[in-house]
Amino acid sequence: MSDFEHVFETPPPGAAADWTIPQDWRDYTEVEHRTWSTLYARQMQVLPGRACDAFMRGLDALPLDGGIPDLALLNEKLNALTGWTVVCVPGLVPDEVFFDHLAHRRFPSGQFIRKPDQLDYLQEPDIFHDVFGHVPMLTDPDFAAYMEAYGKGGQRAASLGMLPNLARLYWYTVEFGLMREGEGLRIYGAGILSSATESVFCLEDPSPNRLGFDLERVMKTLYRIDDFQQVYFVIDSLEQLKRETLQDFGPIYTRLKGAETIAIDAVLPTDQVFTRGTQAYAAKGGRF
Ligand code: HBI
Ligand code: FE
Repeated sequence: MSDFEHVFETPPPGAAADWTIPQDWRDYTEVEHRTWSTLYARQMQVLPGRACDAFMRGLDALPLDGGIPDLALLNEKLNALTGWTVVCVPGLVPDEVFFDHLAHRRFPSGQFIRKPDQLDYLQEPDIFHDVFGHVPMLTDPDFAAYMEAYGKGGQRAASLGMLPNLARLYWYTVEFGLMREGEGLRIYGAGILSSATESVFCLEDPSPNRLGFDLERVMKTLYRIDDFQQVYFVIDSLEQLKRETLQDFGPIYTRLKGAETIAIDAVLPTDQVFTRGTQAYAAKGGRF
């Protein structure tokens, strides 16, 4: 059910049965390390004051500054903090493989890095998105527990035919989530944290709706994978995210079976509205 095009059915040559491949850190070129450093520097221009505290603390705790990280060294630090490790995969892996890794506190990361002419946008997750965007959040104990629960829930959702619903939860939290923190809103979603332009857009542009997180509502909300989001959902804390996800989704799935989906730009009477967006960006046709 993946949204992406290039998903293989079986592990490609050179990959293990669980789809992992060696990082071969020594084989990255100077140009590839420079791509990482350029992206890292750009994010450091925009993230302080926009990324949530847990992400900034994770960045400090991990060796991510200085070219593409050697995952063996990164994993020593990460594993000591929350028991998570990062493993390399060739690209997108089948849902059940992805969930099995998460359920065992292994985060699958693309091994490759984007080309210098793709700094702003690429559809498949590369090591910059996966490691810079996702891994700092895995140093937070509540978020670490949420991701493991998501992996276990994915296996169950798949067997119940509820994967589209669970994938929406992932999208609007792990990838594009905002959080209330201090005076304002902060970013914790990796799809935003690895994008200089969306990091500003998601908080400051008048176009998108910013709505309070509601688990069932989110599971019904459509999303777009190829442009800035038209709606962001705001959690109160990472602890809330963990708590809501550790509950039994069985009764929720029963209610969701056959329920209508919710349009991407809808604002419902029951929504907690932080910002009612103009939707001007999408109306103009989007794509930056
Ligand atoms: N594979 N490598 C990789 N990374 C992902 O984020 C990913 C995946 N396979 C499936 C998948 N995500 C999603 O479709 C699930 O969250 C539903
Ligand atoms: Fe991602």
